[in-house]
Amino acid sequence: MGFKKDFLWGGATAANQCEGAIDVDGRGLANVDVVPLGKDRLPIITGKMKHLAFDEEHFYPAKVGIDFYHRYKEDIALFAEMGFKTFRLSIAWSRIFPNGDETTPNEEGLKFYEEMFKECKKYGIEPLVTITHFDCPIHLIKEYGGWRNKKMVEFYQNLVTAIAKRYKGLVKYWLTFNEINMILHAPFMGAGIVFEEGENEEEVKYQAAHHELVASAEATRILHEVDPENKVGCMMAAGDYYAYECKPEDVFESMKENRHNLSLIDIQARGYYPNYLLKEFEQKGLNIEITEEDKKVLKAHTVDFISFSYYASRVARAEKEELTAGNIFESVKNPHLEASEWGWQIDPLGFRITLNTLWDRYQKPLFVVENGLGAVDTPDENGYVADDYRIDYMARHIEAMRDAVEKDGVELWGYTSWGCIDLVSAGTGEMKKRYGFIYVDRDNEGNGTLARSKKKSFYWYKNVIATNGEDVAMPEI
Ligand code: P53
Repeated sequence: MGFKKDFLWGGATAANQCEGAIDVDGRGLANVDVVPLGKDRLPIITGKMKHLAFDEEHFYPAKVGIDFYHRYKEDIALFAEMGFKTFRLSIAWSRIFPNGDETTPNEEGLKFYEEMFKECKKYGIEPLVTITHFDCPIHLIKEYGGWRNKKMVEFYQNLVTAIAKRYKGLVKYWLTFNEINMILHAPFMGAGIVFEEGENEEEVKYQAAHHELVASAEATRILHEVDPENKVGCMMAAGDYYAYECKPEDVFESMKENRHNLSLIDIQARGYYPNYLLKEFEQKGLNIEITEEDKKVLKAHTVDFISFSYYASRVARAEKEELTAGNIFESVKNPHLEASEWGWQIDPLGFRITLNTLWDRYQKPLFVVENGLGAVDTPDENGYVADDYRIDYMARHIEAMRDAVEKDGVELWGYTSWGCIDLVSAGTGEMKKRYGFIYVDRDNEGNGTLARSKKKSFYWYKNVIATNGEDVAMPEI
Protein backbone atom coordinates (compact mmCIF):
# COMPACT_ATOMS: atom_id res chain seq x y z
CA MET A 1 0.00 0.00 0.00
CA GLY A 2 1.02 3.63 -0.43
CA PHE A 3 4.36 4.80 -1.71
CA LYS A 4 7.05 2.22 -2.28
CA LYS A 5 9.77 1.81 0.32
CA ASP A 6 12.48 3.50 -1.72
CA PHE A 7 10.24 6.35 -2.94
CA LEU A 8 12.44 9.33 -3.79
CA TRP A 9 11.25 12.30 -1.72
CA GLY A 10 13.06 15.56 -2.21
CA GLY A 11 13.13 19.02 -3.68
CA ALA A 12 13.98 20.70 -6.98
CA THR A 13 15.97 23.72 -8.17
CA ALA A 14 17.49 25.05 -11.39
CA ALA A 15 20.95 26.55 -11.81
CA ASN A 16 19.84 29.85 -13.31
CA GLN A 17 17.33 30.51 -10.54
CA CYS A 18 19.62 29.93 -7.58
CA GLU A 19 23.35 29.75 -8.31
CA GLY A 20 24.25 33.36 -9.08
CA ALA A 21 28.04 33.70 -9.56
CA ILE A 22 27.46 34.03 -13.28
CA ASP A 23 30.99 35.19 -14.11
CA VAL A 24 32.90 32.99 -11.69
CA ASP A 25 35.38 30.18 -12.49
CA GLY A 26 35.22 30.64 -16.23
CA ARG A 27 31.45 30.50 -16.66
CA GLY A 28 30.14 32.03 -19.90
CA LEU A 29 27.09 34.26 -20.31
CA ALA A 30 23.73 32.57 -20.95
CA ASN A 31 20.24 33.57 -22.14
CA VAL A 32 18.85 33.11 -18.61
CA ASP A 33 21.29 35.69 -17.20
CA VAL A 34 20.03 38.55 -19.32
CA VAL A 35 16.29 38.17 -18.67
CA PRO A 36 15.37 41.03 -16.33
CA LEU A 37 12.69 41.59 -13.73
CA GLY A 38 9.79 43.74 -14.88
CA LYS A 39 7.51 44.37 -17.80
CA ASP A 40 10.05 43.57 -20.53
CA ARG A 41 10.58 40.06 -19.19
CA LEU A 42 7.61 38.49 -21.01
CA PRO A 43 8.42 39.86 -24.50
CA ILE A 44 12.04 38.82 -23.96
CA ILE A 45 11.40 35.24 -22.82
CA THR A 46 8.87 34.73 -25.58
CA GLY A 47 11.40 35.77 -28.21
CA LYS A 48 9.50 38.90 -29.33
CA MET A 49 12.11 41.35 -28.08
CA LYS A 50 15.79 40.92 -28.75
CA HIS A 51 17.86 41.43 -25.60
CA LEU A 52 21.17 39.58 -25.40
CA ALA A 53 23.18 41.70 -22.97
CA PHE A 54 22.91 43.60 -19.68
CA ASP A 55 21.96 47.26 -19.56
CA GLU A 56 21.67 49.92 -16.85
CA GLU A 57 17.91 50.28 -16.79
CA HIS A 58 16.96 46.72 -15.78
CA PHE A 59 17.53 44.57 -12.70
CA TYR A 60 18.87 41.08 -13.40
CA PRO A 61 17.95 38.65 -10.59
CA ALA A 62 20.04 35.74 -11.95
CA LYS A 63 23.29 37.62 -11.31
CA VAL A 64 23.14 36.76 -7.61
CA GLY A 65 20.22 34.32 -7.47
CA ILE A 66 20.30 33.09 -3.87
CA ASP A 67 24.08 32.67 -4.08
CA PHE A 68 23.69 28.90 -4.07
CA TYR A 69 27.06 28.68 -5.82
CA HIS A 70 28.81 29.66 -2.60
CA ARG A 71 26.30 28.33 -0.08
CA TYR A 72 25.31 24.91 -1.42
CA LYS A 73 26.94 23.02 1.44
CA GLU A 74 24.81 24.82 4.01
CA ASP A 75 21.70 24.31 1.86
CA ILE A 76 22.28 20.61 1.20
CA ALA A 77 22.79 20.11 4.97
CA LEU A 78 19.31 21.61 5.48
CA PHE A 79 17.84 19.32 2.80
CA ALA A 80 19.47 16.38 4.57
CA GLU A 81 17.93 17.51 7.85
CA MET A 82 14.49 17.28 6.21
CA GLY A 83 15.39 13.74 5.19
CA PHE A 84 15.67 14.29 1.42
CA LYS A 85 16.34 11.11 -0.55
CA THR A 86 16.91 13.05 -3.74
CA PHE A 87 17.82 16.58 -4.84
CA ARG A 88 17.00 17.88 -8.30
CA LEU A 89 19.36 20.48 -9.71
CA SER A 90 20.42 21.57 -13.16
CA ILE A 91 23.80 22.00 -14.76
CA ALA A 92 24.58 25.44 -16.15
CA TRP A 93 25.76 24.60 -19.66
CA SER A 94 28.01 27.68 -19.79
CA ARG A 95 29.96 26.51 -16.72
CA ILE A 96 30.98 23.37 -18.63
CA PHE A 97 31.30 24.94 -22.08
CA PRO A 98 31.40 28.74 -21.60
CA ASN A 99 30.71 29.46 -25.27
CA GLY A 100 29.01 26.17 -26.05
CA ASP A 101 31.04 25.29 -29.13
CA GLU A 102 34.42 24.51 -27.55
CA THR A 103 35.79 20.99 -27.83
CA THR A 104 37.24 20.70 -24.31
CA PRO A 105 35.17 21.36 -21.21
CA ASN A 106 36.02 23.89 -18.50
CA GLU A 107 37.58 21.95 -15.62
CA GLU A 108 36.41 24.39 -12.94
CA GLY A 109 32.82 23.98 -14.03
CA LEU A 110 33.03 20.19 -14.02
CA LYS A 111 34.66 20.29 -10.60
CA PHE A 112 31.91 22.46 -9.10
CA TYR A 113 29.14 19.94 -9.80
CA GLU A 114 31.36 17.02 -8.87
CA GLU A 115 31.84 18.53 -5.42
CA MET A 116 28.14 19.19 -5.16
CA PHE A 117 27.24 15.58 -6.04
CA LYS A 118 29.75 14.34 -3.47
CA GLU A 119 28.17 16.61 -0.89
CA CYS A 120 24.77 15.02 -1.69
CA LYS A 121 26.20 11.50 -1.47
CA LYS A 122 27.63 12.29 1.97
CA TYR A 123 24.01 12.39 3.21
CA GLY A 124 22.74 9.54 1.04
CA ILE A 125 20.96 12.00 -1.26
CA GLU A 126 20.60 10.84 -4.87
CA PRO A 127 21.15 13.71 -7.35
CA LEU A 128 18.51 14.11 -10.06
CA VAL A 129 20.13 16.14 -12.81
CA THR A 130 18.42 18.30 -15.42
CA ILE A 131 20.94 18.69 -18.22
CA THR A 132 19.26 21.79 -19.63
CA HIS A 133 16.87 23.89 -17.59
CA PHE A 134 16.03 26.76 -19.97
CA ASP A 135 19.67 27.80 -20.38
CA CYS A 136 21.73 28.26 -23.51
CA PRO A 137 25.13 29.93 -23.86
CA ILE A 138 24.70 33.40 -25.38
CA HIS A 139 27.45 32.68 -27.89
CA LEU A 140 25.36 29.85 -29.39
CA ILE A 141 22.47 32.26 -29.81
CA LYS A 142 24.54 34.99 -31.45
CA GLU A 143 26.56 32.66 -33.63
CA TYR A 144 24.04 29.95 -34.55
CA GLY A 145 20.57 31.27 -33.66
CA GLY A 146 20.06 28.87 -30.74
CA TRP A 147 18.04 25.70 -31.24
CA ARG A 148 16.73 26.78 -34.64
CA ASN A 149 20.10 25.50 -35.87
CA LYS A 150 20.76 21.77 -36.17
CA LYS A 151 24.40 22.26 -35.14
CA MET A 152 23.05 22.60 -31.59
CA VAL A 153 22.55 18.84 -31.51
CA GLU A 154 26.29 18.37 -31.84
CA PHE A 155 27.13 20.93 -29.11
CA TYR A 156 24.59 19.35 -26.79
CA GLN A 157 26.12 15.92 -27.38
CA ASN A 158 29.52 17.31 -26.37
CA LEU A 159 28.00 18.58 -23.15
CA VAL A 160 26.28 15.27 -22.43
CA THR A 161 29.39 13.22 -23.19
CA ALA A 162 31.51 15.36 -20.87
CA ILE A 163 29.11 15.16 -17.92
CA ALA A 164 28.11 11.52 -18.47
CA LYS A 165 31.75 10.45 -18.28
CA ARG A 166 32.76 12.73 -15.45
CA TYR A 167 29.79 11.95 -13.19
CA LYS A 168 29.58 8.22 -13.86
CA GLY A 169 28.84 6.55 -10.54
CA LEU A 170 27.79 9.83 -8.93
CA VAL A 171 24.61 10.49 -10.90
CA LYS A 172 22.06 7.92 -12.04
CA TYR A 173 18.89 9.94 -12.75
CA TRP A 174 18.95 12.40 -15.67
CA LEU A 175 16.42 14.67 -17.39
CA THR A 176 17.32 15.92 -20.86
CA PHE A 177 15.32 19.17 -21.22
CA ASN A 178 13.27 20.88 -18.56
CA GLU A 179 9.65 21.37 -19.64
CA ILE A 180 10.33 20.67 -23.28
CA ASN A 181 6.87 21.93 -24.23
CA MET A 182 7.83 25.36 -22.85
CA ILE A 183 9.59 25.97 -26.16
CA LEU A 184 6.12 26.49 -27.66
CA HIS A 185 5.30 29.21 -25.09
CA ALA A 186 8.61 30.87 -24.17
CA PRO A 187 11.04 30.03 -26.98
CA PHE A 188 13.83 32.39 -25.88
CA MET A 189 13.91 30.90 -22.39
CA GLY A 190 13.31 27.40 -23.70
CA ALA A 191 15.61 27.41 -26.72
CA GLY A 192 17.43 30.70 -27.23
CA ILE A 193 15.09 31.69 -30.05
CA VAL A 194 14.67 35.34 -31.02
CA PHE A 195 12.19 35.79 -33.84
CA GLU A 196 13.03 37.75 -36.93
CA GLU A 197 10.62 40.11 -38.64
CA GLY A 198 8.07 38.31 -40.80
CA GLU A 199 9.13 34.73 -40.21
CA ASN A 200 6.71 31.88 -39.51
CA GLU A 201 7.07 31.65 -35.74
CA GLU A 202 5.35 28.29 -35.42
CA GLU A 203 7.62 26.75 -37.99
CA VAL A 204 10.70 28.07 -36.20
CA LYS A 205 9.45 26.75 -32.84
CA TYR A 206 8.70 23.26 -34.13
CA GLN A 207 11.97 23.08 -36.02
CA ALA A 208 13.85 24.04 -32.84
CA ALA A 209 11.76 21.55 -30.87
CA HIS A 210 12.69 18.88 -33.39
CA HIS A 211 16.37 19.60 -32.84
CA GLU A 212 15.88 19.33 -29.08
CA LEU A 213 14.07 16.02 -29.56
CA VAL A 214 16.93 14.59 -31.60
CA ALA A 215 19.42 15.95 -29.05
CA SER A 216 17.39 14.36 -26.26
CA ALA A 217 17.44 10.97 -28.01
CA GLU A 218 21.20 11.27 -28.59
CA ALA A 219 21.65 12.15 -24.91
CA THR A 220 19.69 9.05 -23.95
CA ARG A 221 21.96 6.97 -26.17
CA ILE A 222 25.14 8.48 -24.70
CA LEU A 223 23.99 8.12 -21.10
CA HIS A 224 23.00 4.49 -21.65
CA GLU A 225 26.30 3.75 -23.38
CA VAL A 226 28.44 5.35 -20.70
CA ASP A 227 26.59 3.60 -17.88
CA PRO A 228 23.76 1.08 -18.40
CA GLU A 229 22.63 1.94 -14.85
CA ASN A 230 21.65 5.45 -15.97
CA LYS A 231 17.93 6.27 -16.10
CA VAL A 232 16.95 9.02 -18.50
CA GLY A 233 13.66 10.89 -18.44
CA CYS A 234 11.82 13.48 -20.48
CA MET A 235 10.24 16.41 -18.65
CA MET A 236 7.11 18.41 -19.45
CA ALA A 237 4.98 21.15 -17.93
CA ALA A 238 1.84 19.09 -17.31
CA GLY A 239 -1.67 19.83 -16.11
CA ASP A 240 -4.69 18.39 -17.93
CA TYR A 241 -7.08 20.62 -19.83
CA TYR A 242 -10.71 20.19 -18.89
CA ALA A 243 -13.60 20.95 -21.19
CA TYR A 244 -15.33 24.10 -19.95
CA GLU A 245 -18.73 22.56 -20.61
CA CYS A 246 -19.83 19.07 -21.64
CA LYS A 247 -20.76 20.27 -25.11
CA PRO A 248 -18.79 18.35 -27.75
CA GLU A 249 -17.10 21.50 -29.08
CA ASP A 250 -15.50 22.17 -25.70
CA VAL A 251 -14.49 18.53 -25.31
CA PHE A 252 -12.91 18.60 -28.75
CA GLU A 253 -11.03 21.78 -27.84
CA SER A 254 -9.71 20.19 -24.64
CA MET A 255 -8.56 17.13 -26.61
CA LYS A 256 -6.64 19.42 -28.95
CA GLU A 257 -5.05 21.38 -26.11
CA ASN A 258 -4.00 18.20 -24.33
CA ARG A 259 -2.42 16.83 -27.48
CA HIS A 260 -0.64 20.09 -28.17
CA ASN A 261 0.83 19.96 -24.69
CA LEU A 262 1.79 16.27 -24.87
CA SER A 263 3.01 16.21 -28.46
CA LEU A 264 6.73 16.52 -27.72
CA ILE A 265 6.86 13.93 -24.97
CA ASP A 266 4.76 11.63 -27.18
CA ILE A 267 7.85 11.58 -29.38
CA GLN A 268 10.35 11.17 -26.52
CA ALA A 269 8.30 8.36 -24.99
CA ARG A 270 7.20 6.49 -28.13
CA GLY A 271 9.96 7.31 -30.59
CA TYR A 272 7.95 8.75 -33.48
CA TYR A 273 5.85 11.75 -34.47
CA PRO A 274 2.15 11.20 -33.81
CA ASN A 275 -0.09 11.47 -36.86
CA TYR A 276 -2.12 14.32 -35.39
CA LEU A 277 1.02 16.48 -35.25
CA LEU A 278 2.16 15.61 -38.77
CA LYS A 279 -1.33 16.44 -40.00
CA GLU A 280 -1.18 19.77 -38.18
CA PHE A 281 2.12 20.61 -39.90
CA GLU A 282 0.54 19.71 -43.22
CA GLN A 283 -2.63 21.73 -42.70
CA LYS A 284 -0.79 24.79 -41.45
CA GLY A 285 1.79 24.50 -44.20
CA LEU A 286 4.67 24.17 -41.72
CA ASN A 287 7.77 22.88 -43.35
CA ILE A 288 9.71 20.98 -40.69
CA GLU A 289 12.89 19.24 -41.73
CA ILE A 290 12.95 15.75 -40.27
CA THR A 291 15.49 13.41 -41.86
CA GLU A 292 15.36 9.61 -42.10
CA GLU A 293 18.41 9.51 -39.86
CA ASP A 294 16.60 11.67 -37.26
CA LYS A 295 13.66 9.26 -37.31
CA LYS A 296 15.98 6.33 -36.61
CA VAL A 297 17.58 8.12 -33.68
CA LEU A 298 14.20 9.07 -32.19
CA LYS A 299 12.97 5.50 -32.56
CA ALA A 300 16.06 3.86 -31.09
CA HIS A 301 16.47 5.97 -27.95
CA THR A 302 13.22 6.59 -26.13
CA VAL A 303 13.19 7.66 -22.49
CA ASP A 304 13.14 5.32 -19.48
CA PHE A 305 10.65 7.38 -17.49
CA ILE A 306 8.34 10.38 -17.73
CA SER A 307 8.84 13.35 -15.46
CA PHE A 308 6.73 16.47 -15.20
CA SER A 309 5.82 19.59 -13.29
CA TYR A 310 2.29 20.01 -12.03
CA TYR A 311 0.99 23.23 -10.51
CA ALA A 312 -2.51 23.60 -11.90
CA SER A 313 -5.11 22.14 -14.20
CA ARG A 314 -6.34 24.14 -17.18
CA VAL A 315 -9.57 24.72 -19.06
CA ALA A 316 -10.34 24.70 -22.77
CA ARG A 317 -13.33 26.30 -24.37
CA ALA A 318 -14.46 26.56 -27.98
CA GLU A 319 -15.20 30.28 -27.54
CA LYS A 320 -12.19 31.91 -25.93
CA GLU A 321 -13.24 34.07 -23.01
CA GLU A 322 -11.76 35.34 -19.83
CA LEU A 323 -8.21 34.09 -19.44
CA THR A 324 -6.25 33.75 -16.20
CA ALA A 325 -3.98 36.73 -15.67
CA GLY A 326 -0.40 37.33 -16.75
CA ASN A 327 0.96 33.84 -17.30
CA ILE A 328 2.97 32.12 -19.97
CA PHE A 329 0.30 29.43 -20.10
CA GLU A 330 -2.98 31.20 -20.66
CA SER A 331 -6.06 29.34 -19.58
CA VAL A 332 -9.77 29.90 -19.28
CA LYS A 333 -10.82 30.46 -15.65
CA ASN A 334 -12.31 27.47 -13.91
CA PRO A 335 -15.32 28.65 -11.87
CA HIS A 336 -14.96 25.66 -9.52
CA LEU A 337 -11.40 26.36 -8.37
CA GLU A 338 -9.53 28.84 -6.21
CA ALA A 339 -6.37 30.35 -7.63
CA SER A 340 -3.01 31.33 -6.15
CA GLU A 341 -1.98 34.98 -5.84
CA TRP A 342 -0.50 34.61 -9.33
CA GLY A 343 -3.69 33.18 -10.81
CA TRP A 344 -2.60 29.51 -10.91
CA GLN A 345 -5.71 27.39 -10.32
CA ILE A 346 -5.33 25.09 -7.34
CA ASP A 347 -6.54 21.58 -8.08
CA PRO A 348 -5.26 18.53 -6.15
CA LEU A 349 -7.69 16.15 -7.87
CA GLY A 350 -6.40 17.52 -11.17
CA PHE A 351 -2.98 16.26 -10.07
CA ARG A 352 -4.38 12.73 -9.67
CA ILE A 353 -6.08 13.05 -13.06
CA THR A 354 -2.84 14.21 -14.71
CA LEU A 355 -0.86 11.35 -13.13
CA ASN A 356 -3.40 8.90 -14.54
CA THR A 357 -3.39 10.51 -17.98
CA LEU A 358 0.38 10.17 -18.26
CA TRP A 359 0.49 6.63 -16.89
CA ASP A 360 -2.33 5.44 -19.15
CA ARG A 361 -0.81 7.06 -22.21
CA TYR A 362 2.79 5.90 -21.87
CA GLN A 363 2.94 2.98 -19.44
CA LYS A 364 6.34 4.17 -18.26
CA PRO A 365 7.28 5.02 -14.68
CA LEU A 366 6.47 8.59 -13.65
CA PHE A 367 8.47 11.05 -11.57
CA VAL A 368 6.92 14.27 -10.25
CA VAL A 369 9.82 16.69 -10.40
CA GLU A 370 7.97 19.95 -9.63
CA ASN A 371 4.93 20.86 -7.60
CA GLY A 372 4.28 23.55 -5.05
CA LEU A 373 2.69 26.89 -4.22
CA GLY A 374 4.24 30.21 -5.20
CA ALA A 375 3.15 32.63 -2.47
CA VAL A 376 4.13 35.78 -0.61
CA ASP A 377 5.68 34.91 2.76
CA THR A 378 5.79 37.43 5.58
CA PRO A 379 8.24 36.61 8.38
CA ASP A 380 7.13 37.55 11.92
CA GLU A 381 9.25 39.67 14.31
CA ASN A 382 11.52 36.66 14.93
CA GLY A 383 11.94 36.08 11.21
CA TYR A 384 9.74 32.97 11.28
CA VAL A 385 7.36 32.15 8.41
CA ALA A 386 4.23 30.23 9.39
CA ASP A 387 3.28 29.10 5.89
CA ASP A 388 0.10 27.13 6.61
CA TYR A 389 -1.22 27.96 3.11
CA ARG A 390 1.75 26.13 1.58
CA ILE A 391 1.38 23.17 3.93
CA ASP A 392 -2.30 22.98 3.00
CA TYR A 393 -1.58 23.07 -0.75
CA MET A 394 1.13 20.46 -0.55
CA ALA A 395 -0.70 18.15 1.85
CA ARG A 396 -3.70 18.02 -0.47
CA HIS A 397 -1.48 17.37 -3.49
CA ILE A 398 0.49 14.62 -1.77
CA GLU A 399 -2.78 12.95 -0.74
CA ALA A 400 -4.01 13.10 -4.32
CA MET A 401 -0.70 11.63 -5.48
CA ARG A 402 -1.05 8.85 -2.91
CA ASP A 403 -4.53 8.08 -4.26
CA ALA A 404 -3.08 7.84 -7.77
CA VAL A 405 -0.56 5.28 -6.54
CA GLU A 406 -2.65 3.40 -4.00
CA LYS A 407 -6.08 3.42 -5.61
CA ASP A 408 -5.28 3.78 -9.31
CA GLY A 409 -2.03 1.80 -9.52
CA VAL A 410 0.10 4.49 -11.15
CA GLU A 411 3.81 3.63 -11.04
CA LEU A 412 5.66 6.52 -9.45
CA TRP A 413 9.35 6.79 -8.59
CA GLY A 414 9.46 10.01 -6.62
CA TYR A 415 8.38 13.54 -5.84
CA THR A 416 10.52 16.65 -5.71
CA SER A 417 8.71 19.82 -4.69
CA TRP A 418 9.66 22.93 -6.65
CA GLY A 419 11.97 25.52 -5.10
CA CYS A 420 12.58 23.60 -1.86
CA ILE A 421 14.61 26.65 -0.92
CA ASP A 422 13.27 30.07 -2.04
CA LEU A 423 14.69 31.07 -5.40
CA VAL A 424 14.06 33.42 -8.32
CA SER A 425 10.79 32.88 -10.21
CA ALA A 426 11.27 31.75 -13.82
CA GLY A 427 8.06 33.34 -15.04
CA THR A 428 8.32 36.73 -13.37
CA GLY A 429 11.90 37.09 -12.07
CA GLU A 430 10.56 37.91 -8.62
CA MET A 431 11.96 36.70 -5.28
CA LYS A 432 8.57 37.49 -3.76
CA LYS A 433 6.99 34.45 -5.42
CA ARG A 434 8.35 31.88 -2.98
CA TYR A 435 8.01 28.10 -2.94
CA GLY A 436 10.53 27.05 -0.28
CA PHE A 437 10.61 25.22 3.02
CA ILE A 438 13.66 27.40 3.64
CA TYR A 439 13.29 31.18 3.64
CA VAL A 440 15.97 33.27 1.96
CA ASP A 441 16.36 36.87 3.08
CA ARG A 442 16.32 38.66 -0.24
CA ASP A 443 13.69 40.81 -1.95
CA ASN A 444 12.74 41.65 -5.54
CA GLU A 445 15.17 44.59 -5.65
CA GLY A 446 18.11 42.58 -4.34
CA ASN A 447 18.06 43.80 -0.70
CA GLY A 448 18.63 41.34 2.15
CA THR A 449 21.37 39.30 3.80
CA LEU A 450 20.71 36.04 1.87
CA ALA A 451 20.51 34.32 5.27
CA ARG A 452 18.56 31.05 5.37
CA SER A 453 15.87 30.15 7.93
CA LYS A 454 13.42 27.28 8.38
CA LYS A 455 9.75 27.91 7.71
CA LYS A 456 6.93 25.98 9.40
CA SER A 457 6.68 23.82 6.27
CA PHE A 458 10.27 22.66 6.87
CA TYR A 459 9.14 20.68 9.94
CA TRP A 460 6.02 19.54 8.15
CA TYR A 461 7.85 18.13 5.12
CA LYS A 462 10.39 16.41 7.38
CA ASN A 463 7.51 14.50 8.94
CA VAL A 464 5.97 13.70 5.56
CA ILE A 465 9.23 12.11 4.46
CA ALA A 466 9.76 10.32 7.78
CA THR A 467 6.33 8.68 7.44
CA ASN A 468 6.84 7.98 3.70
CA GLY A 469 3.92 10.22 2.82
CA GLU A 470 1.43 8.53 5.15
CA ASP A 471 1.06 11.45 7.56
CA VAL A 472 0.50 14.83 5.94
CA ALA A 473 -0.81 16.58 9.05
CA MET A 474 1.27 19.25 10.80
CA PRO A 475 3.21 17.58 13.64
CA GLU A 476 3.89 19.14 17.09
CA ILE A 477 7.10 21.14 16.94
P1 P53 B 1 7.49 30.32 -11.58
C1 P53 B 1 4.92 28.34 -16.27
C2 P53 B 1 4.01 27.30 -16.16
C3 P53 B 1 4.38 26.08 -15.66
C4 P53 B 1 5.71 25.87 -15.27
O1 P53 B 1 7.27 28.85 -12.12
C5 P53 B 1 6.62 26.89 -15.39
C6 P53 B 1 6.25 28.12 -15.87
C7 P53 B 1 7.22 29.25 -15.96
O2 P53 B 1 6.73 30.34 -15.25
O3 P53 B 1 7.92 26.73 -15.08
C8 P53 B 1 8.37 25.76 -14.17
O4 P53 B 1 8.91 30.39 -11.13
C9 P53 B 1 9.86 25.74 -14.30
C10 P53 B 1 10.59 26.36 -13.15
C11 P53 B 1 9.74 27.44 -12.53
C12 P53 B 1 8.49 26.79 -11.96
O5 P53 B 1 7.78 26.09 -12.96
O6 P53 B 1 7.20 31.20 -12.73
O7 P53 B 1 10.40 24.48 -14.60
O8 P53 B 1 11.83 26.81 -13.59
O9 P53 B 1 10.40 28.20 -11.56
C13 P53 B 1 7.55 27.76 -11.29
O10 P53 B 1 6.54 30.49 -10.45
